[in-house]
Amino acid sequence: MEALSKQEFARRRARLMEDIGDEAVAVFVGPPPRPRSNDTSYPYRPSSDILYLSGFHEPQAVLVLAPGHDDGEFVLFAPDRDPKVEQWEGRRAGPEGAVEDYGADAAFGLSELDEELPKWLADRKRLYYTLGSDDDFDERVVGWIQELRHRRHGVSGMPSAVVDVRDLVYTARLTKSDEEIEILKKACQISSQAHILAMQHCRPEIYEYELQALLEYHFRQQGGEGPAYPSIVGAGDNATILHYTDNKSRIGADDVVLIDAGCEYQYYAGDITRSFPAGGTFSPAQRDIYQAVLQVQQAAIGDLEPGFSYEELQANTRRRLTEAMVDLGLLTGSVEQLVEEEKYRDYYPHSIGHPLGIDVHDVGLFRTSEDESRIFRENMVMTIEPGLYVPASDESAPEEMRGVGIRIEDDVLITASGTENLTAHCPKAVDDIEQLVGSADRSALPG
Ligand SMILES: [Mn+2]
Repeated sequence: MEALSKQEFARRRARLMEDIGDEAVAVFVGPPPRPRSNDTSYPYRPSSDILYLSGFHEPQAVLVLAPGHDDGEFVLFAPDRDPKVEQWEGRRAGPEGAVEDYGADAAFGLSELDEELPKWLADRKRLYYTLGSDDDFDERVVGWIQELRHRRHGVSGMPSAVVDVRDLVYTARLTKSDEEIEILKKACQISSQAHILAMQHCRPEIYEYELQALLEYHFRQQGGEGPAYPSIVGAGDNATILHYTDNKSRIGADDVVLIDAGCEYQYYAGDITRSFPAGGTFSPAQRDIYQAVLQVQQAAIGDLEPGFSYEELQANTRRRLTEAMVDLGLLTGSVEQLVEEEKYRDYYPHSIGHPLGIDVHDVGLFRTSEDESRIFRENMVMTIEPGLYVPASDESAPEEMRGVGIRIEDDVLITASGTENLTAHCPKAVDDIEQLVGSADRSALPG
């Protein structure tokens, strides 16, 4: 199983420590488990930033980076070891494991936070921390600073500024290392194979959830954590609902099935969408929409290269899709004016794609902290996912196009010279898809 090396995490911490400087300290806190029902919780998803900086994945961990600190510059606060709790909830690394397995210079139990953490805040001028995401922890941070003020008579020796740490971490996370790219490739490979399986096993009259089960079986069977986000399996009109996750309808013979699903592997997300005819052959109208979306998708991938801006990519895609809508008879008028009036939003209400990484909608937003459009650089990974969605209720659309939703999404690495499509194994040409759909032996799966 591929995994990130300890050196990789050390490089990430070293970079952030260089960014914040010797006079600063950075603090990250993991979220508490979320209750699902009565006394059971949702599966725990660790803080992406703590994962990025250490790989440590236990609940409510606190990670501190204090460059050059005498008592250690990388400190982890981990859930305390407790045999009685561990008998119920599972094994914990504890402070010893945090040092031995995660490379912390110093480590403590969470019960020691109030006692120990202020030592790393003392004599630092700036605290890099994200206020406002955990009220309880915000209060504790303020309490520790107050305590230092009392002890130092309010003069010096405690942070006088709190700086949002996200900008620095997000900028770092936006560009992927060689090791990260290998893990992402694996997530994309498992995701591609799962989509192929779903297409092979699709046939009219089965239920959307059967395909969901097949996809998610494959994610787990291949060693992934599971789906990186709720799987979307929408047939017919359900495919026109962007975040449809009910997946409870029966698939009709004339439906186009839209599947947007990706595997999370080593906490990195794959994110693929494919749209295919349930019966194995697109109707002429479905094929026209499909080809239009595919052409726009390929053109958008063609645009990507270092130096190109996210805003240009958005504008190009909107123009191309508006042209397609006019050609298909969904809109009438001048393309320029339709773009100006954002008429494309009726059939294409989302954006061209997003960065991909530890979060499926990865950080490193589309505008920089200086409010400029993000410029693509080598080793960023982007999804490219145009779509056209014609609701069944849209009486202004040609009748044969109603109730058809098509999106095609690949995960694309930006290289020095252009791009590498990490989900290229997953077929998207019309002929390839039509051959694949329904081609599996029915008895190949249990159930
Ligand atoms: Mn996506």
